[in-house]
Amino acid sequence: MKKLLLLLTLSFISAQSFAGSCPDGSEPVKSVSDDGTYFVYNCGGGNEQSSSSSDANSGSTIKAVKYESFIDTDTSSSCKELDKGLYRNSYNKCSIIAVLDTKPKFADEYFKNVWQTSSLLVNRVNKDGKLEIVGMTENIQVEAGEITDRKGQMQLTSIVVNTEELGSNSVQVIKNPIIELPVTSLRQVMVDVNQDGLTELVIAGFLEDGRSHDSSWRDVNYIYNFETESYTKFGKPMYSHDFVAGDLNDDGYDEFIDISWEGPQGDGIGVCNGKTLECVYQGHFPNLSTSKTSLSVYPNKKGGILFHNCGNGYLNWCWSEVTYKNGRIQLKLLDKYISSKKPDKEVLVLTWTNWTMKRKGWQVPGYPTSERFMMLTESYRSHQFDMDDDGDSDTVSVQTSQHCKKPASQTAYKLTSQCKQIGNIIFFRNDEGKFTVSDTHEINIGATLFFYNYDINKDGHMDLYGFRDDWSKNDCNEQLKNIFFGNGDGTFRRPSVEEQGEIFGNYGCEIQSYFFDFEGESYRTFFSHKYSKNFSGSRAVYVGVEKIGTKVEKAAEEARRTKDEAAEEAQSNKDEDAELAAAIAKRKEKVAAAKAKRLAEEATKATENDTEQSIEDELAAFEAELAAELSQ
Ligand SMILES: [Ca+2]
Ligand SMILES: [Ca+2]
Ligand SMILES: [Ca+2]
Ligand SMILES: [Ca+2]
Repeated sequence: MKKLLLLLTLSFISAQSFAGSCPDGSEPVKSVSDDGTYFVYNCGGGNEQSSSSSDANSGSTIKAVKYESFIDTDTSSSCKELDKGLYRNSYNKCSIIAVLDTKPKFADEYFKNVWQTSSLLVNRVNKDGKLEIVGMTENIQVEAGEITDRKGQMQLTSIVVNTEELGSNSVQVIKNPIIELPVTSLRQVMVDVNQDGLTELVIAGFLEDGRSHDSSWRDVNYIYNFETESYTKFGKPMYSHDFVAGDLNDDGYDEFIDISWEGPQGDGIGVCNGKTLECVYQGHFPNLSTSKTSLSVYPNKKGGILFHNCGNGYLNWCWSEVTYKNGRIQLKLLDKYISSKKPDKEVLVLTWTNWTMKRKGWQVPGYPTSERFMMLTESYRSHQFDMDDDGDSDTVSVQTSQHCKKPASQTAYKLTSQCKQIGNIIFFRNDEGKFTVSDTHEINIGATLFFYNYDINKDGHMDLYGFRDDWSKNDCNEQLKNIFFGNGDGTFRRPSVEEQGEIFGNYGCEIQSYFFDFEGESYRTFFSHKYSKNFSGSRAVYVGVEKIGTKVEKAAEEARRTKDEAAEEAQSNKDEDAELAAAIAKRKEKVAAAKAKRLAEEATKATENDTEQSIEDELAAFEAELAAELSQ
């Protein structure tokens, strides 16, 4: 009866209807979800069961299952509602745009909403030129250790943002704008697969979702099209642990390198042509082990640099030049780094899927290995980006080990509760294909899934941040801790939380952040919980977007920087060319200053009627004018 009431309520308050048609023109079939809390719409594709089918390139398009979402009039769109003085010194234009709340198939006291453990947050621009925020999570469908061929269940959200209205009262909060796909995945990339100017989400399917290793962990890859809300498949079923994309033959289309873990679930390396999506499979290379593989492609040139584990046991990291010929990749070693000494001991551990296995490591001095153990582990994260502004890709990676502790009488160390991960983040500068350590910091990697680079503090030097900190947030104290501000020379510093607070800070108890540009301006999107000491209330996840810099501020900064550079340039030229250099520098300054002034004037005009924002913008305009004047 309760269920029925809920259904009735849902159907009454629903403000939007999603009766859209299936790719074949038929109407989707409406049914009730397993737990009875929402409607699902299914096209004919819903019947496809054969998970072992290797005929993935059939080109058939399958409509995704869609939740019935609605405008949530009970939730405020004000970001301030989430905040209880957590590190934030100033407020930006910020809005809550959606609330996500889906009951997990296997819920418990803490895990009440699958979006608590979301694993992707990015942005895209849709066919109308509007900003869209995209998130992803998984609703695990199997019991830990279960032998099954059941499909996974991925949930995707994409929410259109009206950037003009950010921070105003007219922003609508959408409840559960969710699409469901029968997929499990560790790696996804947002690329424009078909080069039509719009990005798609490419999902490397694999089935390591807690099911027994006696089940198959292999799956094909998926391309989700946001505009048609449907997906296609490509590639053969693989245990895709690493998955990188980049245009290796310089034809505009991104190739995909699909690398499975070695062992019974593995099946070598797949290289899929970006234009045809045809994949060629090569056996495992002796010098390419999966985990932490990343790719940077050469600009306007064929090939690129693959960073990867090489040799057995994660002891060595390699950089290889990758070339793409006749559908296959070839690697040429550029450089190598010894990341760990060889382990000399072995113990039993119990994994989160109740799998007892042997793991290698070292004795902790003064303790028998039955009580303490330092276990060799491997982080899955590396990233390539230009950190010293010289135009080539540099590398960052993480080295980790687990410190484990248990009573001697217990047979195996419990990985989930008796081991603590420690690690170092290592930055490597690229000097013409040779890589040298330029900086190292201790890092608590937690559940950081990816590293991203973005000039967060807008000082012209690239910064690095870890995407998400913890799998399941049980307090509000540790957020966004893995942020590194670049000094422009391959070294980095950690900002204090106060310094972060001046730039973006936190709203509520944030799970993850993503920084991006849209129409030349800086934004951050985030997933957050409402602040609460012990989360006794709802574990709903709020999706927020904030503008972290205006054009005026950026232009003022640019004018300031140009002035500094010009002064430096002029000073270093003490010969006869000094006058000419000074004259050129002066002109550059004037152009930058004029631009700053114009933008400042525009901003002042545009916000004359906006009482809430006008003071802030006037200040920014004044700053820009001041910068312009200083540079004359
Ligand atoms: Ca596209
Ligand atoms: Ca290509
Ligand atoms: Ca560089
Ligand atoms: Ca920076």
